[in-house]
Amino acid sequence: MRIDVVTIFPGYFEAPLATSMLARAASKGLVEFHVHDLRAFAADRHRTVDDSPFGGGGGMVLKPEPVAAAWEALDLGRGHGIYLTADGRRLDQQTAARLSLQPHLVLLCGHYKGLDERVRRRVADEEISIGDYVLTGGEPAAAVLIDAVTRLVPGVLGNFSSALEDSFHDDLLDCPWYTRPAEYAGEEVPPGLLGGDHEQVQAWRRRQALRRTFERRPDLLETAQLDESERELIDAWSRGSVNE
Ligand code: J9Q
Repeated sequence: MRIDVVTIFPGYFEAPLATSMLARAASKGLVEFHVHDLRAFAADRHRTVDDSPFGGGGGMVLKPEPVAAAWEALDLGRGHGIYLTADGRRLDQQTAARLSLQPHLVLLCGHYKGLDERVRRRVADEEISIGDYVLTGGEPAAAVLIDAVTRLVPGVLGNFSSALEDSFHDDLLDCPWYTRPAEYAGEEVPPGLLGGDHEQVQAWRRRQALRRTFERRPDLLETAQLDESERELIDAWSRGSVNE
């Protein structure tokens, strides 16, 4: 997979792309990252990329020509164009999985009030937000998207099973995890995890995942694949007739 990023802050991506799994994926040749400075495609000597909005009001709008010039000069129209913006569709695991099948992604980081609507429609095949909060720009959103997508590219994850076992793979939150020592700060590891009975461990983890999802993200239980006894357990929790 190839990922191009067009941004007014190319330096923002240095550490994330040079660190950990993403750097290993790139050095193995599984992904290629190319970060481009939008200002390099400005037409004037001040390298202007923004201007005030027609109709007035505060803030600035990214001009269409530098974006169009970048797309033309770098031949980015052949890739799958994604504009990172607060008014895009929310990124979720299903979207990350779908994007991981693309051979070429082109990420454009939004800024200021946004991007001139005419060029936005021409370069963006889709518009994505990472959540309902205000960022200073699209760069952190692009870094999140790159991380979520790249780890799903075949060969990137050390052990592929971890992609299957991920929290969200089955629409439930993860169970709690413990490692040595068996007693820490006066607290023992739950007995369900000790004794080496794998069936018992699996049952304990599943119940904990259900409990945690019930407490923190009940919305996920609407679509989760649960069997009848699990539904009954959750109903019992809702009635308050069982504690854990
Ligand atoms: C560009 N807030 O926010 C959430 N996902 C993306 C964004 C965003 C923002 C401002 C500019 C993207």
